[in-house]
Amino acid sequence: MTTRTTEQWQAADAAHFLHPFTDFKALADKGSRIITRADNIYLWDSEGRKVLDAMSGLWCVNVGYGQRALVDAAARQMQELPFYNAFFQTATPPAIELAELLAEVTPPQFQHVFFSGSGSEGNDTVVRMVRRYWDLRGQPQRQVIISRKNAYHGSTMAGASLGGMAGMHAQGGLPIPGIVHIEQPYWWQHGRPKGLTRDEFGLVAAGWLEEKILELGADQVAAFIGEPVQGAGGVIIPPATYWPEIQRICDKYGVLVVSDEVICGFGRTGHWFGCETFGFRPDLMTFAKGVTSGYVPLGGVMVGDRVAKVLIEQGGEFAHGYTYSGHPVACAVALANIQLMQQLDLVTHVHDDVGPYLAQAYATLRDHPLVGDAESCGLMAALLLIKDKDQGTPFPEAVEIGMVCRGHCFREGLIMRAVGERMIIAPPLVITRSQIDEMMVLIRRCLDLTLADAQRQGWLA
Ligand code: PXG
Repeated sequence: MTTRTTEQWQAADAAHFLHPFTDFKALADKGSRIITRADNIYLWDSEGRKVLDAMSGLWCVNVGYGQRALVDAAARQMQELPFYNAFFQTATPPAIELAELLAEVTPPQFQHVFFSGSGSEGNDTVVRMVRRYWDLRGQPQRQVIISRKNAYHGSTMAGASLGGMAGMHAQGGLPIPGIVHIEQPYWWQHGRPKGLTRDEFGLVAAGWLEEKILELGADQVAAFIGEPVQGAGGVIIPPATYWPEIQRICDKYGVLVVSDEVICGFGRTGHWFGCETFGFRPDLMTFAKGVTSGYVPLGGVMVGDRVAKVLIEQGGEFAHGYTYSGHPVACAVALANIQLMQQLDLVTHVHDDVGPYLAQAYATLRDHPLVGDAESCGLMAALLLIKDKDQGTPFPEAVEIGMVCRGHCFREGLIMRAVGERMIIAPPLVITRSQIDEMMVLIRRCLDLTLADAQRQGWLA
């Protein structure tokens, strides 16, 4: 890699690199921020400015940047065997060992894994596998997968279809057939206006699944998929009553439960997997991101015994797979990552120490004039920015209050994301209490700057 000035990087970037989920022209006019290095929970840009990365890269760098064990594992594996496939009755030691370790750290019903290269590919695998399962069970008409609006399950054709992002469906004729959506369990949107408590609302929201199953006919419904906590949708933390009721309904109609753990998996919510935090028992579990802490791409699907038994015993060939299913370098890095998580006891660190500490710190933000709600689950958290907190009046969409706040974060050296009027974070799991204190100072400062803008512009009137 060459050394160039920021302007040179930006010019070459604008000339050749089409970024994901980006208005190409707008970015080319503005210029990208060039991130050049990182350590622990901090990034540095090409201007030498230090940034606290409260988003763990993109919800993935759970063990933080600069972990030697992962780097060494990659280098060793690249020298030994940089690639071999798993298609033609072959396997590599890292893929086998990782499969074994995943069976150990996931809930007991999971003894098998199917590897992919990303979360999106993992969810494509889910669609193929769920339909294959019902076919083998002699119910080929069970095709429909029920998901939720404002869910994010990836950007491939199946991933974007499972997802409930209206803006994505609008481009390219999505969703593909056989995927339907119910409303999300977002209390502020659907529960609070009706005067329901969060717990009452959780049961109502789960009830929408039963209504949809009955409308479609239970014999048509293959599976329900959901993120334990919706991440990209704005860290929508469901009421505690929601997931157990979803499980009860799926059991009642024989519908498979799929937990998309791409963000919630590997310690984010204070247990190894989000389904453990929320008390449900999925048949399939998609993972990616945290499995390697993002150091190299890897994803996959944990396959529960109910499904695995049918695929293995009755299956014949399952005509599905990727060149990089079980990539040895990715698997070696994942092994080192999970072993490091075990050594550092990171899940306990989140559950007993920094998770509760963050929750306490966030609770103190509720007194801020802009903050309508502050909630967290493990190390993912959200602030709802609101115009009038007593009345519950939102800012008009045109104000783009989240983007205003995000702009301040960007300038103040904090990566915090805006999803509409929700400001969200998911810092590396290795974060310490004193680093949380440091992050909170930045968050408060950015909220104050946003408030000053709102006052100056008359948005609060
Ligand atoms: N499922 C979930 C729950 C995700 O969050 C995917 C699947 C797809 O994973 P891949 O590896 O194919 O990207 C994701 C990815 C955001 C953002 O803006 C979130 C994701 C990806 C990009 C942006 O928060 N999550």
